[in-house]
Amino acid sequence: MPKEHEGGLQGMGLRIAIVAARFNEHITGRLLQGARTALNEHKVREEDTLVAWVPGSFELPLVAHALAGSGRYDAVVCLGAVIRGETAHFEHISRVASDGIAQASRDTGVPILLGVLTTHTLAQALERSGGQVGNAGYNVTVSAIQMANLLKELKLGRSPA
Ligand code: INI
Repeated sequence: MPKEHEGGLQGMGLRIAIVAARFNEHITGRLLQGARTALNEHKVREEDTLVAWVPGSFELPLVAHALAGSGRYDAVVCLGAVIRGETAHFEHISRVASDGIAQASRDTGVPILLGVLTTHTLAQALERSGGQVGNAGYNVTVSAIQMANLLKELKLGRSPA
């Protein structure tokens, strides 16, 4: 049987940065709360974490790229909320955010997780940020821990700065 790796859930010693968008802060604040819960539950030390705020989801990739490229973090989590009902350029902003985050992750070799809600309505965003459908900020932060550990297990993670 081939050896399988999934990335463990142990957060102690991992350094995780979070970039959060102020736009729709009533939602992104809830996502951040979920992310903090995930970090605490998985024993990521507070001194190994950082939160950076950007104006909107459009700005997430630039700051995520800078943090990931610094070599100081094992993973970066991006949190944002783009709500269709509230913007004519919904498609544009969500595409720039998701393409930019994927590109930044590939460029730096550091996992950068996409925690940007793209919903039709505010109600759907509320459901996904600590409502009936869970909290995407929590889920994506657990995935960040797993991705950071997976690269370490595969011995493909960046060496610390
Ligand atoms: N930013 C978001 O994160 N979500 C949105 O729904 C949104 N809308 O509706 O426009 C939004 N706009 C701001 C954008 O991300 C930039 O901050 C702004 O264009 C300045 O570059």
